[in-house]
Amino acid sequence: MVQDKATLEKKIEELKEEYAKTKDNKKTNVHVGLIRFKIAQAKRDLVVASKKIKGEGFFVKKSGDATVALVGFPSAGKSSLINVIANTKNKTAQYAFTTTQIIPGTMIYKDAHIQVFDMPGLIEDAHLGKGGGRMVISAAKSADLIVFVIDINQLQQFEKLMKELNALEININKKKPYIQITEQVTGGIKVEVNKSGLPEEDITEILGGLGIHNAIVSIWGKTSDDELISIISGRAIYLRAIVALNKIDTNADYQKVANVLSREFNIEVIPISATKKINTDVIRERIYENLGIITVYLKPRTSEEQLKPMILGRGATVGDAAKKFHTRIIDDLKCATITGPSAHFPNERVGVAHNLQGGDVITFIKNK
Ligand SMILES: Nc1nc2c(ncn2[C@@H]2O[C@H](COP(=O)(O)OP(=O)(O)OP(=O)(O)O)[C@@H](O)[C@H]2O)c(=O)[nH]1
Ligand SMILES: [Mg+2]
Repeated sequence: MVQDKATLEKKIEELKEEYAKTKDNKKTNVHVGLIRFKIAQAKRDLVVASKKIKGEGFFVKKSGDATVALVGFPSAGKSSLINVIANTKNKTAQYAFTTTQIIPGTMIYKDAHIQVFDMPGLIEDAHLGKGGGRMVISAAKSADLIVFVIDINQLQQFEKLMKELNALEININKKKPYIQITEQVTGGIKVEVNKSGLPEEDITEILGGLGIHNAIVSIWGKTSDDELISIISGRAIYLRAIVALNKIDTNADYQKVANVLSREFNIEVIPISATKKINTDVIRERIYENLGIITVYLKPRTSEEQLKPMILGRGATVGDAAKKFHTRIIDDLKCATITGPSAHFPNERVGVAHNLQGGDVITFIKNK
């Protein structure tokens, strides 16, 4: 239910008072986490209720084989970068907020059509709707990969970006712990599997705080109490990301800076210069690789036709390729012949379960 502005403001004040009263010691950790979660939730609802945000919706249609979002502070060089790696001619300038809309472009790499979103710059408090931040973030959430564009001379921007995303319960390059909750009518909370690293009583308290009092719970994988609250309340988001450390033409120490950033935040960092076109081919390759896709080619029926490229996920089989080519072909498929990296020799005959590799050329062989 949408609450009005006054109710929400009152609720935030009450929660803040409760927060101030509860000392953040080991014993009250979970309780404090729950209050923090409720404050964050109420603040976001307040932004919506206050109608501070215009054009929050995100209507850029997804297209192509995968989608990449360029995220960074104003003037980091997002538009300069997209203009080099994709087919756009977006405006670039020294002043902030040159880009005010989400502008999609297409980057073609190994025959994959990768949609790239150039976006307005994010600023602090973007998660509360400042500077159109919610629109940018909602587009970023729907992307298969985020490329953080960071000005090498403004490194502190990266930590600020992480804070913004954190406030929105967006986890970067983290594996989501698998959690199963089966609600019951009675019986209290029964923890069946607990690989979380959290004591059982914390799990019970978190569930209770979120209104779940009877359930069988299993948690496979390490997690914190904040993350558990975020997952159970359905707000946690997991995104893959890399960093394009831009403007390296202005900083001789760029390799050292890249290494430090990469180590500190456990993220792949590619030093580039968008305007000087340094490493812009490398960033194209790293985007493709980090999307986890491969390009295979279907052999034409006649020698005059061209090889038909097909984009699949890494680890895909001959069967997956057949299904993507035509859902019904799989019933008639006997085997395939492969020439390329996954074959031991040209035209090797393989079964439906054979794992493909990028660059394979496939001929489907049907049952007569
Ligand atoms: N020296 C140098 N300048 C760069 C590089 N990349 C971008 N710039 C300059 O930085 C300024 C900002 O670049 P934009 O591409 O407009 O930045 P943006 O991130 O799109 O900025 P907003 O749209 O305002 O968010 C421009 O003056 C660019 O010419 C680079 O690699 N080296
Ligand atoms: Mg721009």
